[in-house]
Amino acid sequence: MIMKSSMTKTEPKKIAFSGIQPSGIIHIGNYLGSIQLWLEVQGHYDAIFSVVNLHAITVPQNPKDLKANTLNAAKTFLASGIDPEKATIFVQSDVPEHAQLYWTLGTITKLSELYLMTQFKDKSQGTETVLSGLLTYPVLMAADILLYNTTTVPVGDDQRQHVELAREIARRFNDMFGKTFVVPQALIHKTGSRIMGLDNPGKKMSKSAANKNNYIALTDTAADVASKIKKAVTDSEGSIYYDIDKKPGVSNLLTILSLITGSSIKDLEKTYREQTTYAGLKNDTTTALVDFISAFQKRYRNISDAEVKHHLDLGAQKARAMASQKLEEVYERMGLSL
Ligand code: AQP
Repeated sequence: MIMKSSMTKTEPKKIAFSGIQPSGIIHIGNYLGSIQLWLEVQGHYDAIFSVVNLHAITVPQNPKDLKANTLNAAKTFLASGIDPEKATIFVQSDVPEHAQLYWTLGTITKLSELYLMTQFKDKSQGTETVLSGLLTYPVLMAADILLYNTTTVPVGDDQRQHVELAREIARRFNDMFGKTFVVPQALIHKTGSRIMGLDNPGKKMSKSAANKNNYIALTDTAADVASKIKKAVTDSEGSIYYDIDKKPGVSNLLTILSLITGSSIKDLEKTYREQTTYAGLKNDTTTALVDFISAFQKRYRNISDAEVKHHLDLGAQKARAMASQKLEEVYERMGLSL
């Protein structure tokens, strides 16, 4: 009996959605915290990955740079190994349903919930004029996720709070209007979900950091990587082990090296046990990053803009077909369609 019921029970379809803002050049933190997870889910899930340009404009962007960064972000997806045969890739503003669902979800989201968001607090801090888009960004992110019946959201740790809010909004809508949305789960790496800034290992690595030594961009030259890793902030203890509180800089380098080479942090600690300076760790991290980035750049150079645009056009068509169905359902539930 039990066997029969488990055999007839259909497994819910697993759908992964995630995105990257074209707010600058994609860095190793975005890659290790997020794109690596995307590569793991593609093929096992219906995967949907977006260049979320509507999110990027929540802080001022130069239109010319935004266009270039949008195309480059999509090219980065492809050069990283995202396969458009297995995953849908598209630019967020090409699917107007994102902005439409955002509006409806905004009408059931409390201001108090939005003010709690850490990213809003960080990005609005020290700014004279705080724009409303920065505050309501997590509602748009909820719309991005909920439009596709997403079960799983592969992201870095900084997005955990936003996914939690998307879950809350989905549950609230379902309670108010009837079951419409799947309540998604975040998928976050145990290691690498928060790569820290090289210049300040107390804060996460960020595309929009003012100091270029904060991050290793996927477009960096070997000389850039060597110089940035050489300058990476560590400590004066002179011994190499993983302790995120006591040794955030060294722990960050160990994490990066471990994820790039596939060696465990435990094994790396053994390798460097006898060393009393950080030169060896820094040299090995530089070599591993340079090897990784030069292979990435080789693939990147071989992808034409026309090829990227082709995949984005097809992806937007596929995404619209899914998104418009969900929006229709929402409009029906809310009494917006006659
Ligand atoms: N430092 C990080 N470590 C691990 N994962 C990270 N992510 C971002 N920074 C790190 C993850 O990368 C994905 C894309 O991020 P995003 O483009 O949506 O924007 P973000 O999270 O705000 O990243 P940035 O680099 O700091 O951009 P700016 O400076 O524009 O705000 C997400 O899954 C994110 O978790």
